[in-house]
Amino acid sequence: MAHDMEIIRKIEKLTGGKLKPRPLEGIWGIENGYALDKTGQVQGVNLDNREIKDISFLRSLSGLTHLYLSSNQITDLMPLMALSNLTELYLSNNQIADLTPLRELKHLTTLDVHKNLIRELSPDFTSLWPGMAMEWKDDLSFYSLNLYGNPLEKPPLEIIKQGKTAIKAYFDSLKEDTLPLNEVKVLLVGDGAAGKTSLVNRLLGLDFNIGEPQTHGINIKPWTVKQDGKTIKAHLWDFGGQEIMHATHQFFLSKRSLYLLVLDGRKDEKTEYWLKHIESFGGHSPVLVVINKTDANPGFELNRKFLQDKYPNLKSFYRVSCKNNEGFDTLVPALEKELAELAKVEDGLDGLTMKAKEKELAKPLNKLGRLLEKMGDKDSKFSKILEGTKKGVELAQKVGRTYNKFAQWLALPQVPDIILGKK
Ligand SMILES: Nc1nc2c(ncn2[C@@H]2O[C@H](COP(=O)(O)OP(=O)(O)OP(=O)(O)O)[C@@H](O)[C@H]2O)c(=O)[nH]1
Ligand SMILES: [Mg+2]
Repeated sequence: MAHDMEIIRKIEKLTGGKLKPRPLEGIWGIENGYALDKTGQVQGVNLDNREIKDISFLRSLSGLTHLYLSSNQITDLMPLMALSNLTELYLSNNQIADLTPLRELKHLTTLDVHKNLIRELSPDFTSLWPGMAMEWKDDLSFYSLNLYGNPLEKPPLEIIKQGKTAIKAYFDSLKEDTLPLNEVKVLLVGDGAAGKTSLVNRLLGLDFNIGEPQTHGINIKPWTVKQDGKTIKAHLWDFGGQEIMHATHQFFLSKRSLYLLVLDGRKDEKTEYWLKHIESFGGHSPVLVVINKTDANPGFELNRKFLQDKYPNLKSFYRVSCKNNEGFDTLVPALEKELAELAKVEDGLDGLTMKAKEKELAKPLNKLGRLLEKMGDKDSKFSKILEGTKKGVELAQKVGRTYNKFAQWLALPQVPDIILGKK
């Protein structure tokens, strides 16, 4: 169309370089090219590697399906908002922090934004393009949303790297209060190499792997359980034992979670260390203790009565061997029963008055406050948190921002929401 060609001429003027006509298939590798469809409308443009900051000139190229703008200085994507025919959009190596103007581009199949300045992903990005994967890949990628090299904080990198299912689960967990009632979280904790991942694999009906690699960050796997004719949706959160402290600062107290403490039955485990942590930060969440590797050390036992008296949330003990697939006929039904119980729990906060709500929220904070005091930080303002007042909450939010610093000491599987300033 004449109008489209005028825009091409204008682009040439603005960017100071001639654009060459190309077939659409050939345009991706050719900088400074454009492609026309049969009617003369511009269908593709390649302006990679120019110093382009402002892309308003593209605003009215409504026939565009393929757009290459990598390695420029672009910050604002608003001009692309109405280009609803776009299917492939390449924006790597720019200065983009906000992807929300792309929301309306329903036909996108590729969105490459690696190496930009994106800190936060909007939750709806997991559902906007059902066919598009989410990737962390240091390269050009097709048929995916590639987020590599962005300074992402929400979701944290550990989650982004796991791909779309994990990202979805992460956002679901943040809106826990509005989760369908029968959706629960199972958190697997325990030392590195205790067998958490092997246990998850067994629960999902997968084979045992003697060379199971160490888990980095967190793996989140969906798991569906049928109990009394009801379907319960759960997510298994498999924490890397070595990295738990780095990965956890984004998680918070959740009413509908169940802890599986996995112990390596071959050695004297830090059972109480873990139980204490779960108690401090898991609220009243039930805990099942799983003694794994019974094939290697059938004689290993814990002082069950002592532990149960001391930790009331500790429901029961199970002995399994992931290797030999033993003990699961007892563990699985018990797990399903606990999940069914949890799925029934209504969100207790709804019924509480605001004041009571604050009190409820302050509880885990109080614990943290005591912990910090114990750490000899008497001069800090942390003690104010104990008041649980509005001021205390504000302060807590500040503390949340520096939380990373002491996350390593805490090594906790869950941290209350309030610390992170989400409530
Ligand atoms: N003999 C024996 N080995 C097991 C059993 N379960 C797991 N292992 C092995 O123990 C090692 C560690 O297992 P993982 O499942 O990776 O342990 P993990 O707790 O997920 O470890 P991290 O991800 O590092 O925290 C692997 O080599 C497994 O094959 C078991 O029941 N018996
Ligand atoms: Mg693991």
